[in-house]
Formats: sequence, structure tokens, C-alpha cells
Amino acid sequence: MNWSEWVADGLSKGCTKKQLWDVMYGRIGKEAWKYMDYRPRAVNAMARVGDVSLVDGVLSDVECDVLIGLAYKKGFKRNTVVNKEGGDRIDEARTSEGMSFYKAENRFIWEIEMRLSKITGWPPENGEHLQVLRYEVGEEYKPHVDWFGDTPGCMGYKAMGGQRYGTVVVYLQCADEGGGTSFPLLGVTMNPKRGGAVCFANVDKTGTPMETARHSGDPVIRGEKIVMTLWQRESVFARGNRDQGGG
Ligand SMILES: O=C(O)CCC(=O)C(=O)O
Repeated sequence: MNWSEWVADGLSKGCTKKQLWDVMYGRIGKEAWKYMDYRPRAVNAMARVGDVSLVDGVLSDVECDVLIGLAYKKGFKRNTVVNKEGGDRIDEARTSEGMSFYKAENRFIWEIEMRLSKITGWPPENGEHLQVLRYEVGEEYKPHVDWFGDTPGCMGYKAMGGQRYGTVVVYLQCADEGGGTSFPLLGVTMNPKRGGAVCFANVDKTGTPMETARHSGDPVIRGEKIVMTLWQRESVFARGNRDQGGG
């Protein structure tokens, strides 16, 4: 059996990508990159810049409306970021409001989790709970990274499923002006259509965090922007429904 067959066999038997990577990297070192891209990817991307992909038609108009309706019903509150001690704090860098669904909260949410897993090729059990973010005029999420650093605060988050390997931002409602998702180090702004998504890896092929994954939710100039985000972990994510601060 060659390494490609070995990876396919392992995945079909339920091994995680991390388990396979660890064995293969131990045996053949960096050669392992040839056989396994150890991170989430957008499978049907319309466009790619570096590790950032634009995917159209992830959700229908009706699905966007239903998600917005469910999010309003559960209620929004001011978003936070992770502080050095591991708590969440309100910060002017992130002025949006947000809410979280439980994982597989209902059949509809479960189906969307499955769809995002298929699009990214990353296991659904590694996903954090889906969150909806709402930005009014002037609101934004300044440039930041989603991956966890080595501060004591981040260690607590990392203990529950490891590093944040991938991010998916699905646009449920586009602003009339402004509000794109920008990657300053790549010099690109993604403006998906309603129902489309920006997907990007936060780590390189070896699982090391990348500075190029730094991104922003740009200020809304006109209208209102509503997105749904998914953070995908290195391994199985086990946690309740607490909103998680940005990286
Ligand atoms: O709102 C956006 O465009 C990006 C959201 C974001 O940066 C995040 O949730 O990490």
C-alpha cells in the first residue's frame, strides 16, 4: 500500500487527519505534505488567493432568512475577544453583536454543519458551534487572527479541541456598502454574494499558525451585514454553548 492509499484507508476507517498526520510525519517527515494537506480547504472554490477561498451558493436565500430569523429569536449580544487570562472582554476592535447556536441544535442547524464540513473537507465534530454576527453602520472587527497564541488564556481554549485550523464566514445579508472580509497581508478583500462564503486556513500544512490569516470584518458604510461563522478545530471540539471570543 502506498501512502496515498494508506491515508484513504485510514480516513475510511474513521482515523482523524491528525492521527494520520502524526504517524506519517513521524515516518517520512516533510514528505508527508505530498500525501495529505493537513488543514481544512474549500472544495468547490470560485476563486482563491493564497489560502483564502470564495465559495458561492453555500446557502439559499430562504436558508439565510431562516438563520437570521432564528438568530434574532435567540437574541444578540455584544461580541467579545479573548483576553490574555482566558476570559472574554469587550473591545473596541470588535464592535459587532453576536449569538451562538448549540451544535446540532436542530435538524436544520445540523444539516448546515454537515454542508460546511463537506465544503471544507473537515470533520463536523471538529467544528465549534455556529455563530451569527451582526454589524450595523460603522461596526467592524479590526484585523486579527482566529488562531490561539501561547498565552495562558489561550491554553484553556486550546485544551478543548486544539488549534483553530480553519474559518468559514457565510454571508447571510450583505451590507449595501463596505463590510467585506479583508486580508491585509494578502492585499485582498472578499465580498461574497448573499449565501456565499469566505473560507480560509489559519495554519500551514504542518498545523503552524500563519500570519497571513490575519483578517478583518471591514466597517459597514451603508446597510447592515449579517454573517455566520464557523471555526474548525484541529481535533474534536467538546464544549457547551458559551460564546467564544475572537482570537
Ligand atoms: O465579519 C467578517 O467579515 C469576519 C468575521 C471574523 O473575522 C471572525 O469572526 O473571525
